[in-house]
Amino acid sequence: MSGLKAVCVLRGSAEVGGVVYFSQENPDSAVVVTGKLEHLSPGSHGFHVHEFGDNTNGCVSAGGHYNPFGKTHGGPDSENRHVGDLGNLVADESGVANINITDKQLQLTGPHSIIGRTVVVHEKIDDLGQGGNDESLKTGNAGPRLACGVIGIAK
Ligand SMILES: [Cu+2]
Ligand SMILES: [Zn+2]
Repeated sequence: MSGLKAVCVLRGSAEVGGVVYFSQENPDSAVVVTGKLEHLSPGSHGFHVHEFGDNTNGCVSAGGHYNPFGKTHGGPDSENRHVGDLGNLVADESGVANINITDKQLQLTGPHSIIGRTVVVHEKIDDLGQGGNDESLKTGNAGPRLACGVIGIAK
């Protein structure tokens, strides 16, 4: 196998958007996530893979965080986390967030592949499950969904 690649174009109701790329050498290796989102407000924004590749009613139709193992919400380095929990993107003063994440739970192949699911960027910071309330353990209190897109197979 020469490696697996996927791509996601994010769009929202405002100008927020960009492209995210995923690559994985083989099913046992980490997934590398790269790309760039623009027109964000400066600061941290929750960034996740959500369960469904359904955007019929906008980003809301994507459902909750992708969670095939029935865990609670956490950060990317948490023992207990949703597979889709990728933490926060940080946008600079010009609203640009450059993405460079290496993640050991995402998969681009097999029964828990994220291909066909949705990437979402949120308005607020993800508290990584440390917020001390019920919502923190579900969504990280990241707030409304600014932009999203379905992950597809890349060439
Ligand atoms: Cu999310
Ligand atoms: Zn989560």
